[in-house]
Amino acid sequence: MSMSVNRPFRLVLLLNAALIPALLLVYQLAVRPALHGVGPLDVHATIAENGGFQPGSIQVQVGQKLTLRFSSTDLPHGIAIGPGLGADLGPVIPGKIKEVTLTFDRPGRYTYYCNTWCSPNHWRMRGVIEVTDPANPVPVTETDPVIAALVAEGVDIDAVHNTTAAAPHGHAEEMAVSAQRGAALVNTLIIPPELRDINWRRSHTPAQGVALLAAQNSAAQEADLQDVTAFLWTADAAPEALSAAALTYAKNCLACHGATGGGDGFMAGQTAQLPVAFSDTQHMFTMRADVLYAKIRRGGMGTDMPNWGLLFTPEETWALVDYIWSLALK
Ligand code: HEC
Ligand SMILES: [Cu+2]
Repeated sequence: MSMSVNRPFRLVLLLNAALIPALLLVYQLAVRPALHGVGPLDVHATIAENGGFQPGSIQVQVGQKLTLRFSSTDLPHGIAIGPGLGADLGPVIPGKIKEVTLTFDRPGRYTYYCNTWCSPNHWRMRGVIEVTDPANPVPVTETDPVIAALVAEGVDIDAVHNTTAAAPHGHAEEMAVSAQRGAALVNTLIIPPELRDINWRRSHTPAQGVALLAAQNSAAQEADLQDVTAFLWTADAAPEALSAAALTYAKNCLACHGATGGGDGFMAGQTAQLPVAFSDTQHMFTMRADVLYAKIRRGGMGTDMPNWGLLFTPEETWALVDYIWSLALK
């Protein structure tokens, strides 16, 4: 008899002991942050020499609405936020405000940055949005599998390339390679399966591609082998990704590397080392895509090549690499 009295009582106890704290937790972690967003927060853009963005860092929780109001204290800046948010707000002119509201569904670090060349230190104009998840407070480790594989292989992504050192500009034998011409020739040659494999191509140089192709086509002309290799190196790039990368390049890379990859942008004379000329086919034939990728994401070591890993997604970075190949191999 006492059992039948006890059961509903125990159920109430259980409700109190488990369900209510659980509901409270859900409220605290999910509902409350969503209700109480961060901002609107004023972010003032000033050239890097005078302090860059104020504030320079912002904290927000997963699921929380973040509203930012960008303004400029000096000259026009271009405001974008990445990686992978598709947030390019365009120019912010002094006296005007650009507002954006973001909600993050994953913890991590995001970057707001200027993408208009505004001063010699323009590319240092960056601010950090730190997104945390109170339900999962373990810091996210950002290891890039491509860079980790290069390290494991013992590849030095800062190696100085002998082509540029041995053959200063203008004195090198011009190497005219045409992917377009290669497209017309590709069916006349035996193509080893490696050359059709994107992972092989990304971890080998076009020069290695030519050697492999030569081994199967001993009667072919060297120029034909080079053109077919150039075609195979560039054929897979998706046109939409490539045109998005062209825009990213124009805003972020052109100042140093030049409009057509000549290494002759208007900032080229002011960098610690000369920007690499992607139009130098001879040099690019000795480069691996994964090394280009790693250099873009990590940047140079005191060379003034900025790091872009906090701005672009891995996919956006591969698209930039594809765009660089298109400049090198036409
Ligand atoms: C402030 C000038 C500057 C800007 C802006 C810049 N770079 Fe560079 N970049 C350099 C310099 C200098 C080097 C050569 C030194 C080095 O490799 O660290 C370089 C090297 C590279 C390399 C290595 C190429 C090779 O063959 O070793 C790649 C790839 C590259 N840049 C891509 C980019 C991309 C993509 C962007 C834009 C998202 C960009 N760079 C923006 C200055 C710049
Ligand atoms: Cu700028």
